[in-house]
Amino acid sequence: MNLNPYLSLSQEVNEALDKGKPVVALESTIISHGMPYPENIETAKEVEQIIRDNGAVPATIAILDGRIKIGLTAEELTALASRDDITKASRKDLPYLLATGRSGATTVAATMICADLAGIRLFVTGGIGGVHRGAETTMDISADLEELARTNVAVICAGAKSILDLGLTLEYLETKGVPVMGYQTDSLPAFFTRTSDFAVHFRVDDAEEIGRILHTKWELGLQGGAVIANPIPSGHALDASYMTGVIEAALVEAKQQSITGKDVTPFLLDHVNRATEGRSLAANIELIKANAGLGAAAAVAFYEQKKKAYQR
Ligand code: PSU
Ligand code: MN
Repeated sequence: MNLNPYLSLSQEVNEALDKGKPVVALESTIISHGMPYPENIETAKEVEQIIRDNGAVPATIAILDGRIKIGLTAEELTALASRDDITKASRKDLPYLLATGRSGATTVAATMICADLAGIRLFVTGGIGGVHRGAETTMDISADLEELARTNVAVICAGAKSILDLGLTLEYLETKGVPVMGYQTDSLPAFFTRTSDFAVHFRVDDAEEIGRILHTKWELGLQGGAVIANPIPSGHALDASYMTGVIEAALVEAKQQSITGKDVTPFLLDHVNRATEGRSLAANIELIKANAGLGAAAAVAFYEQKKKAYQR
């Protein structure tokens, strides 16, 4: 049982955590701000099912009426997916939303915080935030990176979109001691494409290895998370030079409209979605489904390691 007064766990998640079963966290910004309706709700439900089919319990996380909800009902998912008054909630937003009884869709950073409060160690999403291009003057660096440095939750994703500066993002994670692992790849996946010009810190080839590495990291007392980057399934990857053009146009538009702060990422995501007329959406759906399968398998492997250590 979790006694944190701000947390409200679904019965399914609560029971799974009590019994030491594998649980996988899911974020809600991707539902509210990352995909259009109704694809967002359809995908959210499919992803939960994939996690169940692979032996783990899904826990979608959001802030609803001043409470941290871990594990959402169908009605709550639909509200997140269809209402347009759900703000994007990152670390800095949590105290305000909770203290004033408001609602918000959690980013990677906020989802990690909430997962950690509940004792959930693995988290599946599409892409993480990072160091933005031009950050040397704008100082736009996602709070996701700082969270990965301090909070013990591993994120399974398809790398990061090249709306970001992928090289600087990797440097930042290296400085903060966050391992970036490529699943069956040596190259950092760039969300829509399977590879980028950058190498991951380590290659891992199966879920069991991921479980062992995570268990070792936290048994050593090394604070912080890890990134497991799973390349988009080959048949669904988009053409790299086409995406470079789309992303560059989005960046120019954001600059012209003087978009700043928390609006930058949703603006760029929306611009890319519209410019590719659904092609990026289709890719996005496929990659998150693949991440759900891998995340569940990694969670099963991680809990296996925990059990073994406990028996020693
Ligand atoms: N990148 C994506 N899709 C997303 C996001 C990022 O490809 O949906 C969302 C995630 O919730 C991530 C957040 O945590 O954007 C990062 O926002 P910011 O750059 O403002 O920190
Ligand atoms: Mn930012």
